[in-house]
Amino acid sequence: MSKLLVTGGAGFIGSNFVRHVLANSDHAVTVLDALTYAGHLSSLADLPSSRFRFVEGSVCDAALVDDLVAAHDVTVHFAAESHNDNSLRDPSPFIQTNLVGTFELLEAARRHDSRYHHVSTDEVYGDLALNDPSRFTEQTPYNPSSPYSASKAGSDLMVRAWVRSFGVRATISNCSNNYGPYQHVEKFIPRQITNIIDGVRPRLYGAGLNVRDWIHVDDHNAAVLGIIDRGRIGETYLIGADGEHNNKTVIEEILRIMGQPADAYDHVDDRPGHDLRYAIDATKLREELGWRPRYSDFESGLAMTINWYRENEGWWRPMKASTEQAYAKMGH
Ligand code: NAD
Ligand code: TDX
Repeated sequence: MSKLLVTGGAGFIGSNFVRHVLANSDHAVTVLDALTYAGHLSSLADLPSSRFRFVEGSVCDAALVDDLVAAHDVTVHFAAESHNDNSLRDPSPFIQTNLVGTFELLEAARRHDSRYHHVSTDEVYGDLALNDPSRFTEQTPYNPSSPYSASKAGSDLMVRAWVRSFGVRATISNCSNNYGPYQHVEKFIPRQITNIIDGVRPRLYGAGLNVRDWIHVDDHNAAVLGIIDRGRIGETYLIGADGEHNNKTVIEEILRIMGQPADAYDHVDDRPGHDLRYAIDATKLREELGWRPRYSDFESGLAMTINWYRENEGWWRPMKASTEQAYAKMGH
């Protein structure tokens, strides 16, 4: 049994991770989360107080981070500003949380010789051409496109430097696009599902031919737990479930499952600098740690996710109107 400090545990992937850890291991969990617009205590409702504790605060608060890292065996760092469109409007919080916050955690891990796992994204590699047969591997050079992905790339590179220069016992994972319950309605899949529930036509950026490599959040989190328990120190592991689909196909599939005509959506202005395609080769994770995705059928994973949003309107309704107002200002 280890004591895990989970930063960003009130967000989408972090809250699912906490549930996954409590259900599949005997580790105890403390969440550190600043409860920004993206963090919700309602995502952590009904967890057993014997193994779970919540601390409200920022990963940029050096003194708080130092105390918490010292009191735990492993830090799992999910906290981030995570949305590309927001980073195009105002990059400043991305620099603070994603770079300065990671710096504070690494310094605390160094001082206390504490195990650290860094959760990152495949977007650090930039994008692939639509007709390129290759996929990202652990050797792909970094080439980020947006302020969000640049801040994540910078944080990954700090982790590598702290491993090499100071011997920090760290691992990194870079995962593809997640979907599942508790995802903020600003993100593509929940935005479209909740628009359809509200009788609003889904919005497709540009022609919609951009490809994302979708993975269910539980498969991502099972891989992260495997890396924490059995990963090699200093290593990077790519996480992906062979789930490439273009955005147009995903919107049409959501419309079909929700009983709407497949063409009942609108094209809107494209995202500036919009990455064309992400694709992950997860051979290292599969061969070294024996990880396999459980949600290998995207359509049924999508149908389960649609049901979750239908049944949990009380969770997402409070954030829907303000999210759509922000999109309206961006012309999306
Ligand atoms: P999210 O936006 O849903 O959640 C982020 C959480 O971090 C929120 O609870 C927020 O309150 C918290 N937070 C923000 N700033 C903070 C600060 N300064 N101090 C403490 N807490 C703070 O994000 P997500 O989609 O769950 O992503 C989690 C992590 O996974 C991020 O590091 C992201 O880069 C990475 N990732 C996400 C995806 C994806 O598809 N969503 C894919 C790969 C990697
Ligand atoms: O309304 C929309 N219409 C649309 O066509 C929205 C919100 C998005 N899109 C497109 C843009 C992308 O090609 O859908 C795709 C997915 O968009 P997002 O959900 O914003 O995700 P993306 O930009 O791909 O980044 C996500 O995956 C990698 C997460 O937000 C990141 O945190 C993660 O690192």
